[in-house]
This record gives sequence, structure tokens and C-alpha cells, in this order.
Amino acid sequence: MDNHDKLALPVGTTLDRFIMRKQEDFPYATGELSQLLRDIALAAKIVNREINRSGLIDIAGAYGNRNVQGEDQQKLDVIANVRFIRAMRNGGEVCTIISEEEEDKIQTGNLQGKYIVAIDPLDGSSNIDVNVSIGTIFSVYRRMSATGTEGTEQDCLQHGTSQVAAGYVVYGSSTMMVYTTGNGVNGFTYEPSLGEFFLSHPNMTTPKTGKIYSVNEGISRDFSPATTQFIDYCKEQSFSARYIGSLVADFHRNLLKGGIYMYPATKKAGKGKLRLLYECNALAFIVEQAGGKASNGHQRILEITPQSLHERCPFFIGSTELVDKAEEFMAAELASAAPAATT
Ligand code: AFP
Repeated sequence: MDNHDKLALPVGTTLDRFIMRKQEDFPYATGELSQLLRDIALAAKIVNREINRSGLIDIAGAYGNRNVQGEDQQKLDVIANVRFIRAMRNGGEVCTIISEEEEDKIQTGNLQGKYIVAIDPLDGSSNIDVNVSIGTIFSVYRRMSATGTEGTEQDCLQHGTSQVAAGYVVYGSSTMMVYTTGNGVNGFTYEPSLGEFFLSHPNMTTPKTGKIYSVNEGISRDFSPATTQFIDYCKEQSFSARYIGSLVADFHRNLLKGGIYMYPATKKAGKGKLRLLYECNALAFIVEQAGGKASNGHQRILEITPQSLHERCPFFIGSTELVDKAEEFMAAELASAAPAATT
């Protein structure tokens, strides 16, 4: 068999090897962040397995039932929450976790852990039952408090600019993990037969502009006039409307192809639907690293000062030119609402 034989082709760079190589670029790195990323990747593999089996679990018995082993069958978002928290608790690098699934911050008991993680373990979960792509989103911060104690509220409410790493996993037609540590964005595709993520999308960049807009237009009567005008602008340009209702999947498509995803403020929800700490900040960090932009319509997402763990914020993310354009409409609305200067 020669080197060009199909069976002899190299399989590529695994996520573990890639993380190790990147760590070697920083001679003083302790390896803890690398280990944390590997812990998250391991939990993602387990969650991927559970997602792939979800149709079969339904056949074996409705959620809430006991399975053949006598264990309670749980909803996948609960399972994902347990898996990610357990991986980080066992890893030891994380002192405190903020999860979409839990009201309060979770203290892992790892008092020496240097990191804080904010995570949405399974986003788009209303899409699970209909076999549509879903995702996991995570942000990593370095704690500000001294090690040897539990992580504090202040540790959890840092600006997005303080993230040391962020990533997402999209469980789709293939499963991918995409992450950044502030030095570009890299994507890895899962090879189920080998149980490994392989580098498939090195140095990802997003197009400066695009022809896709993604928004839930079903609720557009509740949008501000500026948001509606921006959507009209997208239509005048004959953009394609693409909206899955799974943030990670919508974001991932637009990152690769160019476009804008938005979840604006509505009359009912003045701050929109999405959560700053474990949805918007992570994707904002990634999009900026890929050459794109993320805004709440008026302000860079990464510079918003968080006030509470589960706070929401309006979200416009994607190709820089399109987010700039959306901001223009929002700024014009703000200017016209301002009281006229008196002479
Ligand atoms: P679920 O996890 O409840 O499905 O919400 C998903 C999500 O947070 C985000 O992934 C979607 O982009 C967005 O909500 C969809 O919200 P709408 O259904 O209001 O469009």
C-alpha cells in the first residue's frame, strides 16, 4: 500500500492535539484552560450521543418514564446540563458555573479552579423533538477573586471583553465544535466512528457582508419601527430569509455564508429573548474574532456591563456591514425620538 492509497490517507488533526499545540505557543501556560476545553469537548461527545439516540428513547418510552435499567428518563436539556456540569466539576479547573438551566450560580467545590464558565447546555431545545439542529454555547472567564474561595457574583458579571475563551457545539447534519481563545476561530467536525473532533475549518473568517437575514418575523408587529425598516431594507436588497429558531444553527450558517441574525427588543420583551452571559457574549467574541460584529443595536455586546446572571439583551450579530446598517436604523430612530433642542 503506498502513501496515496485511500486507506493510508492521514486522518487529520484532532481537537486534543490542536489544543496541545496551541498551548505550546504560551510557554507559561499551565495547561488548565486546555484541560477545560477538553472537558467541554468530552461532555459534548456524550451529549451528541444522547441527542442521536433521542428518537429511540422516545420509542422506548416517553420522557418522565423509567427506562429498562429503572433509571428516570430525562429531557435532553436536563441531561446536557448534568453532563457539562459533571465534566467541569470533575476536571477541577472551574470554580463556578452559570447555566441557563439553573437559577443560581453553581459552585463546583473546586476552590483552586481559576475559571468561571457560563453555559447554555442545550440551546434551541424546542427543536429537539422535530430533529432540527441544536447547540451548546459556552464562555470562559478568569476569576477575579482569590483562589481558595468560592467564585463570587462579581466573577460572574464580567464584561464580554474579559472572556478568555468561548465556543459552541452545533449538533446538526454533522456535529461541530467551534471555539476561540482570542487568537482566531477554529472549527472541528466530529468523526463518530473514531470518537474524535478533527480540525475541519481552520482560521474561520466571516464575509464582510452577506445576503441572509435571520429573524422571527412572526412577531414583527411587536418590533420597533427601526427594526421593521431594517428588515424592509433586507427585503429591498432581495436577501434570503433563513430562520431555524436555533441560535447556534442560525449563527453558524451566517458565520460561514455571511448574513445577519437578530433577536431585537419587542413590545413584550424590552430586552429581547436571548441571554447576555451564556448566549450573546460567547457568540459576540467568536464573530469578532472571525471579522464580524455583534451589537444590541446601539452598543458593542462585549462592552455591556452585566447586572444579573440571566439578563437578556437585544442581539444583532453577523457580517460587519449588515450589523453597521442595522445600527444606522436604530441610531436614526433614537435621534428622531430625542427632544428637539430649544434655542
Ligand atoms: P428554545 O431553547 O426555547 O428553543 O429557544 C431557543 C432560542 O433561545 C434561540 O436558540 C433561538 O434563536 C430563539 O430562542 C428562538 O426564539 P423564537 O422562537 O422566539 O424565535
